[in-house]
Amino acid sequence: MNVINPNTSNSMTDTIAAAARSVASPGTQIIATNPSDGPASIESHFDEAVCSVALLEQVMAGEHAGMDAYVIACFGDPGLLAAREIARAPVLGIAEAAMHVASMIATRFSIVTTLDRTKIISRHLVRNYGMEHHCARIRATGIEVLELETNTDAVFRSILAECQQARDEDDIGAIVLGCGGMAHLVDELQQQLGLPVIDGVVAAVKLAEALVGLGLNTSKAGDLDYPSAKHYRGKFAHFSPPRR
Ligand code: 5HY
Repeated sequence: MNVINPNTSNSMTDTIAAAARSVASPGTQIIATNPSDGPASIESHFDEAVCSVALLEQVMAGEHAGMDAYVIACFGDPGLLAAREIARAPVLGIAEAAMHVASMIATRFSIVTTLDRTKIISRHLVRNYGMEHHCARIRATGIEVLELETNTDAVFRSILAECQQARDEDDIGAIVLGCGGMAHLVDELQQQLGLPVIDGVVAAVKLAEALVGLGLNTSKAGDLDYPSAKHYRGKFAHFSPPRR
C-alpha cells in the first residue's frame, strides 16, 4: 500500500508512516512516499493544485509497480478523483476516511484543523462527502502545518484546548483531526479528552485493507474510468493518457 504524503516534508512522511504501520495488518506492506517537487506544506487552494501534479506522478509510478492500494495523506484529499481515474487499485483520502469512520461511531463530530483559511477546504469536503448531517463544526487552531513538527508542547496544548472546546460546546461524540501531520497526537488527545479522536491516516489504511480484502478496485464504469487517450504537450507530455 502506497501512503502518499503530498507535501515535500520527509519528516512529516515519517510521522505518517509510523501511524500507518502501527495499524497495518501483518500482510500489508506500507510504502510511505512524498514528492520531491512541490509545497513543503499544503495550506491553500494553490498548494493543493500544485501538489496534485506530483501526487499523480506517484500514483502513475505505483500503477506500473502493481500497487494494490493508495492513501492520500493530506486532509484536503487533493487530487483524489483524478488519482482514482488513473488507478485500478482503491485510492483513499484521509479526510473522506476519517469522516466516514467518525460517522459510524458517533452521530455528530467536529473537525479540528490547522489554519483558519483551510476550513473552507474541509467544508467543501464535508459537503462533497454528504457529511453535513454529521459534521457539527470545523474548528481551526491557527497552527501552521510545519509547526506540527517543531514546538510540539505548545502545539499539543493548543490542539487539546480546541478539542476540549469542541467536546464541551459542539454536542458531539467524536473529533476528527484535520491534518495528516497530527497522526502522532491521537492517543494522548483521546486519553485527555475521554472521547474518540479520529486520525484519517489510520482510518484510510484500515479501509483500504478492507477494500482489498473484498477484492474491490476503483470502478472503471463511469466517470472514474481511465482518462481517454490524448496527447499532452510540453513538460506534461509524460501525463499523456495511453490508448487502452
Ligand atoms: C495536511 N496540509 O494534512 C494538510 C492539512 C491542512 O500539508 N497536510 C498538509 O492544513 O489542510
